[in-house]
This record gives sequence, structure tokens and C-alpha cells, in this order.
Amino acid sequence: MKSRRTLYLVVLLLLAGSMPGCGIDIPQLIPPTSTATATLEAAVLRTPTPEPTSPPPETPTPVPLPPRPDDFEQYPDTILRYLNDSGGDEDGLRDMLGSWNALRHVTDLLRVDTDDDGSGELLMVLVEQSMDYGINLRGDVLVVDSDDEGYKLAYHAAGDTIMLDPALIEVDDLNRDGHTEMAFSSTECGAHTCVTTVHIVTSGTGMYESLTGDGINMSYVDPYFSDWDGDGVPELIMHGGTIGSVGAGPQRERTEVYKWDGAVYVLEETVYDYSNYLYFKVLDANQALMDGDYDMAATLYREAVDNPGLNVWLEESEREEIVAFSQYRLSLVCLITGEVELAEATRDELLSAQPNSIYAQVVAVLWDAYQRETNLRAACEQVGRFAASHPEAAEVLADYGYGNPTFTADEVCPIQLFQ
Ligand SMILES: [Ca+2]
Ligand SMILES: [Ca+2]
Ligand SMILES: [Ca+2]
Repeated sequence: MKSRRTLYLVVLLLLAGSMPGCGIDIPQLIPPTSTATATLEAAVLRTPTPEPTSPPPETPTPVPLPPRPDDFEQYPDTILRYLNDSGGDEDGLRDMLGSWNALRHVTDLLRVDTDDDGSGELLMVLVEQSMDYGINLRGDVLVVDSDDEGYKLAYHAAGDTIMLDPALIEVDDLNRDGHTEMAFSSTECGAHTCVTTVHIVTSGTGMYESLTGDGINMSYVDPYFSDWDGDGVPELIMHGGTIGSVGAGPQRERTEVYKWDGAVYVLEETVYDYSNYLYFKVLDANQALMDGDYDMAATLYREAVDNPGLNVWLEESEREEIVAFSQYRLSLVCLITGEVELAEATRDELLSAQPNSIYAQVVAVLWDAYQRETNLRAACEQVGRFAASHPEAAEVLADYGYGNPTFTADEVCPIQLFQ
């Protein structure tokens, strides 16, 4: 068992090497050693039937290995022809794909039962030529099945599209419904950013079917499965999400948790990594306010005001703007929670610290209307009208790059808070 566990670790490392990394990936070409491979496969795949199952229907007969087709679209047909001609010579197949440089990892060719019929299929994660290291390698994920008539293509991930930089994540009954899933990814890099799209495919209904629609994507992510909520069923965990461009604005990574809902994988939770940017402190405060978590909102606005150690993005003037906005919001939150004295103190703090700030005007409008009507909703509407005619109010949070949310006049005082 010990050596088996060691092999499992080795395979995990190999799989880690296959995670998309936008050009920094160093694919590890492993020389084919079929005996060791079979053991590795059995170790990595925690499928209901992990052992290589029924042998190919015929005794392999040596046939010449076909040369690499010039056209990547010809790979599947060439593979099928070779398997049928050779009577399913898997060692020969590995040699052939190796000679094409179509396999980047030992686990990119597996025999595993992907359709739960009790016998193993050939699962292949192919790239056009792995010697062309770099980004945007054209690739595909294939499942080749066999019956009395020979070998045939059972699943073809790329279909009529182009699939770039494929990588296998896991083959297992991931959603614990009794059927095996294949999880794999494709990574495409643009000028600034690499985006990885994860697909989870099951054959539980008798045909290969996606449980992730067009895929679940995020930039700069290493996707994996883990039981996030402890219910015994793994979730898909996506951690990453930054954009490699200054124009995108300040960045922070996040974790998105995708949970099986009985039909598809859906976004269950988003958790942002800690960031020392003042801007994100206020975004989190805004979110807490919208969620009705007034204590949290007040705490975060207060920290934005009081903590000079929080970073600005481009220039120090951001701090004055965001602090003034936060003081206005803190005054608003205190009015909502009925802490009128605290609300008033925060208003006065803003009026004396930054009397010329646009948010000094905003807080004055809020308080004038509130004192006139003692109706927060009406006061909030008044603030909305002021913000609509003074675009500089919304601009305070609107210009933090294309990777960050917009901010509009309607959000200066969100009327939804009073519905
Ligand atoms: Ca099968
Ligand atoms: Ca399943
Ligand atoms: Ca779970």
C-alpha cells in the first residue's frame, strides 16, 4: 500500500503539472512505460471500477505506426484506424501519440470506465504538438470505446470548435450520483490574461452530457474538487480571477464554489481573498450594506476612514474621495439603524474634514431631507436626484478599471434599502 500511496502522490504531482498556467506551464513528457502506467492509472482514478478492465477484443497485431497527420482534425480518425488495424494495441497507441508529441503527461492516455458499463474506455487528452511549448496549444479530449464492430469515438470534447490547452482534472463519481464524471479544462490566453474553462461531463443518462453548460470559467485559476461544505459531495473550487492588465484596475483573487444541485453545477458562494486596497474595503462595506449586514458595513466603512495603512490604487487623492464617501455611508448606516447621534457625529466629521468634498454636499442633502421629512426613503430619493445631476459623486467609485464593478448615481443612496 505504501508504494501505491507514493505513486498516487506522484500522479497528483504530475496532474498539478498539467494545471493551466498561461505559458509558464512546463509540460512533463514522461517516456511511456506501460507497466508502471497501468499502476499509476489505477492509483489516480478513484472510479467505481478503477482497475483496467476487459482487454481489447482482439490480440494486438503489430502494424506500422501512422505518422502524425498534418491536420489536427484528422487525429481522431487516425487513432481509430490504428486501433482497429492493430486489434487495440494500447502500447502501440501510446508510442504513436508519443511520436506525434500529442501527450504531455503520462495520465493523458488512460484506460478507465467513463460510462459505467464495467469495461474501460480509452481516455485521451491530446494536444496538436507538445513540443511547441507555449500558450494556446490546440487540443482535444477524446473517449474511444469498443464493441463487436471495433473501436469508435464515444466522446469528442472539441466537437466542431477549437479546444485550447486541455488538461484533465479528475475522473470520478464527482457528484456522488453513482455515475462517473470526467472533469477537464481548456485554457485560452489573450494579450493580458489566460482564462480557463472547466467542463464536467457525465454519461449517467446513457450519453455523454455536460453538467456545466458551456463551461465554468475564470482567469488564472487552478481548478480542483474539494468538499467545501462538508456534506460528503465534492464541490468544484475555482480560486483566481485576476486580470493581467493595469487598465483592469486593482485586483484581488477570489474563490468561487460550484455545487452540484441535482441537475447542473451552480455557483454557490464567492469568497474574496484579503486585500489591503482601500477600494476593496469599501466594496465589501457596500456589499454588506446591500446584504443588510449593517454592523459589518459600519465596521468596514469605519476602517476605510480610520486606517491610513490601506493602499490606494494610483494616487493619494483616492483616499480623500473614498474616506469622504465612507463617512457619508457611515452616517447613512447609522440613520438606518437608528443611531442618530452617531450618524450626526459622522456627518460633522465629514463636514469639518472635507467641507469641499462632493460627499460633504451629499451628506448635507441627506440630512436636510431627513430632518425635513424624517423619512429615510424620501431623503434617499433626494440624494439620488442630487447624484443624478452631479456625476462627480458616482465617479468616486466608478473609475477603478474595467475589471471592477461600475458605480452609478443610483448607487450613491441605494433606494432598494428602503423597500
Ligand atoms: Ca465503459
Ligand atoms: Ca456522478
Ligand atoms: Ca460538499
